[in-house]
Amino acid sequence: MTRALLLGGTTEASLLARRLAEACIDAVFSYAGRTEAPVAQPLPTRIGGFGGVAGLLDYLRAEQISHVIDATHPFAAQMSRNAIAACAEAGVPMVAFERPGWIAGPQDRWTHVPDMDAAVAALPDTPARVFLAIGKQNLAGFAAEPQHHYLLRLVDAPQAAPLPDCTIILSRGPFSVAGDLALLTTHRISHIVAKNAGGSGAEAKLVAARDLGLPVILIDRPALPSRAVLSDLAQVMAWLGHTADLGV
Ligand code: 3Y8
Ligand code: NAP
Repeated sequence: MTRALLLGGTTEASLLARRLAEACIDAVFSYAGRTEAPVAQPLPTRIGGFGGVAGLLDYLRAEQISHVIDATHPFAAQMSRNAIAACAEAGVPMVAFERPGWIAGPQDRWTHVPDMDAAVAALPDTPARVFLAIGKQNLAGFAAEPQHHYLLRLVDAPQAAPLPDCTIILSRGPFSVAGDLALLTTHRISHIVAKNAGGSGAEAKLVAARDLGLPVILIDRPALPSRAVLSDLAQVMAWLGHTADLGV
């Protein structure tokens, strides 16, 4: 019998959750509990960490999970590593449902950097107006460059201003090109820092930057151990249906 664990937190995960619910496939949706009020899902939902690999392994066994779909964000590397390890040990089939990274077009002014520290280093020395579209977990490093004005887009209000000279926008996304064009123009943004998240939910700012001719510092995805990756909803449903047919 199929009983799937869907590790969520992205637009793709929400689309897959809807498809699983429509197909009446027994599945549980899992959030980390990073935000105060995550979007409701049409599946039974659990919120919070599992407690590392061991905790996830216990969960897989206790809940008799037959399939795991890792539809977390490409930058949610720890969760993905834990899922690979726990599923291997439990002998539970796992597939990543992941959108491909963005690829620059001829008009794009992108600088690719390997990580957050390199993104900080890639900013100019002279004061700039920087849109940090990277959430709130990775802001500390930018305090090393206090000469810039930072525009921060966060899901929930932070306890204190994370950077000396910053403006905070609270917004959950998915975002629109018109909305991001207005944001970049209103705040006179000169540089954008973003993760190479891929997908449609975060792409608007890159399209807006292209239209405005703004430079983008794009952070590469963290490396992950090898795993089966699907980027198409139908493929995931087939993967579930196929192995489910085999009674795996
Ligand atoms: C808690 C669930 C859906 C999913 C929506 C996608 C789209 C909007 C783009 C910008 C970039 C950023 C951030 C972002 C995007 C979608 C998707 C995506 C980027 C929610 C969500 C959770 C989170 C966690 C949150 C992180 C933060 C990252 C904001 C819900 C809304 C910047 C990633 O305050 C915090 O601690 C926020 C933490 C991880 C990155 C960071 O390091 O701060 N996402 N985002 C999930 C959980 O608890 O398991 O609250 O409803 C989901 C979405 N975020 O169903 O429509 O799929 O990419 N999320 C990045 O890409 O750089 C915003 O502003 O342009
Ligand atoms: P992370 O650094 O890879 O994970 C840190 C710990 O958070 C994990 O070890 C796990 O705790 C817990 N966790 C993460 N995702 C979980 C999930 N879906 N269900 C249950 N526990 C989870 O993760 P992150 O980058 O903080 O991302 C957290 C969530 O936000 C994920 O759902 C991700 O899809 C979503 N998100 C992240 C980004 C981003 O930029 N990172 C962007 C959009 C959405 P235990 O070890 O205790 O199990």
